[in-house]
Amino acid sequence: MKYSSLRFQRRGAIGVLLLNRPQKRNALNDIMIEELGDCVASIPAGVRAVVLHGAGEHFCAGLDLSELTGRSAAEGMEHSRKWHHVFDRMQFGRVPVVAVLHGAVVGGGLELASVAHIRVAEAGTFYALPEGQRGIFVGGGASVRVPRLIGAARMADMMFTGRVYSAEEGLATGISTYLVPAGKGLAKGIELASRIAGNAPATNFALMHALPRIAELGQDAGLLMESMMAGIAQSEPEAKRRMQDFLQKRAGKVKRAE
Ligand code: 1HE
Repeated sequence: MKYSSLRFQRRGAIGVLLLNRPQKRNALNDIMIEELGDCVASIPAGVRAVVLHGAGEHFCAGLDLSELTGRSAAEGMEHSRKWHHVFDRMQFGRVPVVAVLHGAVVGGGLELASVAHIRVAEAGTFYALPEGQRGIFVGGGASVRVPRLIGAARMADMMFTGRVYSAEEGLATGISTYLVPAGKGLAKGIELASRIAGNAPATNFALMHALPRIAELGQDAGLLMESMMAGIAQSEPEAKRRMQDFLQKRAGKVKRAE
């Protein structure tokens, strides 16, 4: 599919999705949101993980502010719901997404990054929620997803004061779970996506669709849902094969962290 502000390339079982509007710092306008929705809905069948990254000096400058000026309250709400719909499709879609972050990851850019299942940041990445300074509120899911990464207190601080987190702080607080040297993010993202693509489909399904729901439940219902997912996953022939591979010494052991 041809997009005006995205590029999707297939590399075997990995899809590489580029935010491709570098002249506007990959600011998310309506077309781009629509294209993101189309793209996640039409990921080819053989693709088992996607790497999302940004062209130019920054991952994403957030909402395209030039489109905000003329909206009524109702239109603003509708616009926000469109973002929610597309981002939900990505979070609860068919394949896990690894976001590779560099430069500015701000406003709606952080909202988009927080949709991904894994975040890899390059040195020099910075995070902010300038909505507080622009006189608006987040609308692309940040108030739900960002507190789940860093806590509501840190998010409120970012918005009240305009605080900017560095790449190192982003790693320490849990925005990213990897920090790599500048220019090395895409390679790391592809490496991680390849590992994800090699997992049993039932495991990836459980991680994408069951884990985030279980994490929102109380203990009783959460443990029950975990047992149901565990029962389904272990009953798959692929799981039986993988366990036999280990027992027959055909599969690798867990190695110490480097
Ligand atoms: C934009 C946008 C944008 C850049 N909307 N046009 N987001 C923000 O408040 C962040 C605003 N952007 C910035 O702070 C900076 O642009 C960056 C730190 C991201 C990058 O700085 P820099 O020096 O590399 O680029 P620049 O010179 O500021 O911008 C280059 C061009 O991109 C310029 O346009 P030009 O025509 O003058 O070349 C900028 O106007 C344009 N540009 N960012 C529109 N965001 C669902 S609710 C979500 C709510 C939000 O996301 S609010 C936060 C919005």
